[in-house]
Amino acid sequence: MGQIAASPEIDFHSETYKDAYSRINAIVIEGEQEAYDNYIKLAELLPEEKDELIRLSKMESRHKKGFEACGRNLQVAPDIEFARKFFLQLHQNFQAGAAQGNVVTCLLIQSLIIECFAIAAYNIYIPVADDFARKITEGVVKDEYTHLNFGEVWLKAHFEESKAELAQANRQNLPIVWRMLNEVENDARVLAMEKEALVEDFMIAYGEALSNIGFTTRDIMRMSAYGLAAA
Ligand code: PL3
Ligand code: FE2
Ligand code: FE2
Repeated sequence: MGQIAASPEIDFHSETYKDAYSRINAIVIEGEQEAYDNYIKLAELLPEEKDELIRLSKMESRHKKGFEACGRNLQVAPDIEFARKFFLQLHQNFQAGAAQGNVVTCLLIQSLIIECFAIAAYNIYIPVADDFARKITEGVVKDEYTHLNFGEVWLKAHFEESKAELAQANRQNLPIVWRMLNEVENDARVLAMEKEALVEDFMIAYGEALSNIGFTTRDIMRMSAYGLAAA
């Protein structure tokens, strides 16, 4: 939103672009890998949803392969070590939730927060991507809506008993998203992606998800305010 539709002035082969891409591409590759791992773990935690969750995990490993190809296409080596650190806090919170059987926390982190982050980022990236990456990303973002929908449907069906844990997990994890957005801001700008647009699209997707699950506008306002001071 608010972005120019085509940016012919972007030089995808400049050193500046490739340097920023080495981190952004790694973040996306690592994000897809973690999403794969998380859906496998969720399949263990929710045996009645096992087949569907395994299906989602397979989509994530396809996404990872697609973004690896995007890096190769630009002759960029992804900085995976950087990306692991980028995801570490969310990763640890997901692991801790899983170890305690807190499936609601795990769903909030993966299917709401991470998927909304991916949906915002990919939609903002598509108009400014190189032709190869644009086609890949267009295919990927369609799948991410399916993943978000899985979380929405499950949490809506278990809303009353999940509400308190969702509020607590939101409070713990939303500030981490703002930290991540701040960390990626400069590299994203080199790719012609503005932080304000990322924040706006993330909040729209996340707020809509909370509304679909059953939260009131008042709840959503309160929940969205966490960590906003850091943005
Ligand atoms: C879920 O299926 C995948 C999770 C990936 C998370 C992506 C976060 C991306 C933030 C970085 C913004 C730049 C995106 C550029 C797209 C190539
Ligand atoms: Fe994905
Ligand atoms: Fe996903």
